[in-house]
Amino acid sequence: MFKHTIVRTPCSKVYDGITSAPELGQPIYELALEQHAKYIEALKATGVDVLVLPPIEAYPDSCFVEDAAVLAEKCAIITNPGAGTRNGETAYIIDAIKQFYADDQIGYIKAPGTLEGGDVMKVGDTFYIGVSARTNEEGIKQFADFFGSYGYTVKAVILNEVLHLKTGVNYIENNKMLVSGEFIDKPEFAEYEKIIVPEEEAYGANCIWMNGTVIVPLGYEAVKKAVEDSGYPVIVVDTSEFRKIDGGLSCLSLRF
Ligand code: CIR
Repeated sequence: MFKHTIVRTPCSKVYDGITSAPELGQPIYELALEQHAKYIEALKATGVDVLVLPPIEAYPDSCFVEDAAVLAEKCAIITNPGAGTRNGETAYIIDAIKQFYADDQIGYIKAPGTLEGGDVMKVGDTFYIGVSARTNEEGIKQFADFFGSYGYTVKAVILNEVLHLKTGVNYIENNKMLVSGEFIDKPEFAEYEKIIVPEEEAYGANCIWMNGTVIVPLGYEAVKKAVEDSGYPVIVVDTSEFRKIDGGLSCLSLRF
């Protein structure tokens, strides 16, 4: 069960976030703020507290706090984002993490290692980590050394198509995961019960399990129905403005 979450308010430059889908247009700042406020309400409805960090104008993508740190029961790590325009975001997350973890429980990914939290998927005491354009083998090695010393296991997964691991696969507890595209047949996930997300709803694979409830993005009806049919209550949140810059539900929070 999660007790805490951390989010960061979008900054006014959110329209400048990195995108692979310019055809969707730029995020509208005011709408992004509204959607972010509703996201916070949805998190709170699942019984967690929400620490809201202030916007950072210098970093258009900084509302995607998930990428700057990885948090678990016994330890935490500050990442080293592979995206140049995002790399400095980590300096702004450290004080927040120190509110919850002692100094010796906090590790740091260092160059030449890179790692972004969007590539890290926790399943119990195992972390699956995507080798991506943002996360390299050295970053994963450093993560495995630090988390391994706390008894966690790390398994690397090579990505070919998507930005981050959790762009296409998300664990929703009870041995179940939402999978799309290249993750439908990955041998690494053979042991799990899969909810297969149709290609036209691929963005909807990025749902988050929150204490028994699954938060699903607005507009992905097949995903919503499949999650409900699997027995989960669902909360729907509109993420249209974040989608325009490749962001989804998981990217917007740290959950621990
Ligand atoms: C980026 O390209 O870094 C942002 N525009 C989107 C980050 C999404 N974060 C995530 O999947 N954890």
